[in-house]
Amino acid sequence: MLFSPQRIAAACQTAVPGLTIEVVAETGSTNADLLARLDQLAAPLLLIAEQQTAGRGRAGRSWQSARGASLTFSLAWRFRLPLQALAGLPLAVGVALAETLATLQLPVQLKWPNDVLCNGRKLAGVLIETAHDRQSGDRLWAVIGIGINLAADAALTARIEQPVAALSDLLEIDRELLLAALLDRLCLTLQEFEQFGFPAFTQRWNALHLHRGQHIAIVDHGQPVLDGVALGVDDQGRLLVQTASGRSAVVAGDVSLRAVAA
Ligand code: BT5
Repeated sequence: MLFSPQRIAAACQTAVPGLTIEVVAETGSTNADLLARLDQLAAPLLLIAEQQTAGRGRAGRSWQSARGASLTFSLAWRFRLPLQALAGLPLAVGVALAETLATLQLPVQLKWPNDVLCNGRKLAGVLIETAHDRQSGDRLWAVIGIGINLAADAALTARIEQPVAALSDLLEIDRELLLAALLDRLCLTLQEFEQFGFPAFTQRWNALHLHRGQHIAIVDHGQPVLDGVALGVDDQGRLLVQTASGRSAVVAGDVSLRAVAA
């Protein structure tokens, strides 16, 4: 059965003027769909797909999902901020996901920049894509795409080259109430981010940091960039790494744990 936008809206407590919720049975990517519709939007829109067939990850990677086993949705949100002010937004969204799950008694951790992991396994991912409104040219939209594994579908996990976690193994969930709770926290987070920027989230992100104090390597588009000890993020959302030659602030790339020599 399809998600009910009415039931999700009824369970939401955050007031967001004009927010609309739409559900589709199947689409390629909810991010791609919203990006294509930004010119027609006047208010935030949440698009939920029961099934996504061409889910996107960061840096050209893909997000795998299976019908009934995944939550895949995107929220289009208009910011009154310049593009460069959104640098820490993906991390703030990771905090929003972790804080929502914490209210459901599920502790998770964040891998820089914004993967949500439970017991070292990836539970959720975030992809934010931005665009200026083509009509006015000055309105900046962010499409915030979130994928969360609901169930550990064997065929699904076989397609993913890293350990995967699923919510149904960890807690009892009503997927519509979960979506409402996520939407509530997400809207509050975006309002807070708009007002205070990433500094409002720095400490909260650092308290959830999976790799704090661990020896990591940073790889960007397949190229090793640096390695050292992960310290945490700064007020711009950059990952601070203590390397042999001093402290570096990383703006892009992926983190992997460095094997410690025996
Ligand atoms: C992400 O990228 O984690 C962002 C995922 C965003 C997905 C949402 S779903 C709704 C919206 N519409 C879209 O088209 N996308 C967004 P990244 O950090 O690049 O991680 C991608 C990597 O995660 C892949 O290369 C796999 O290793 C792994 N992966 C793919 N599917 C997964 C899954 N279902 N569970 C855990 N890991 C997965």
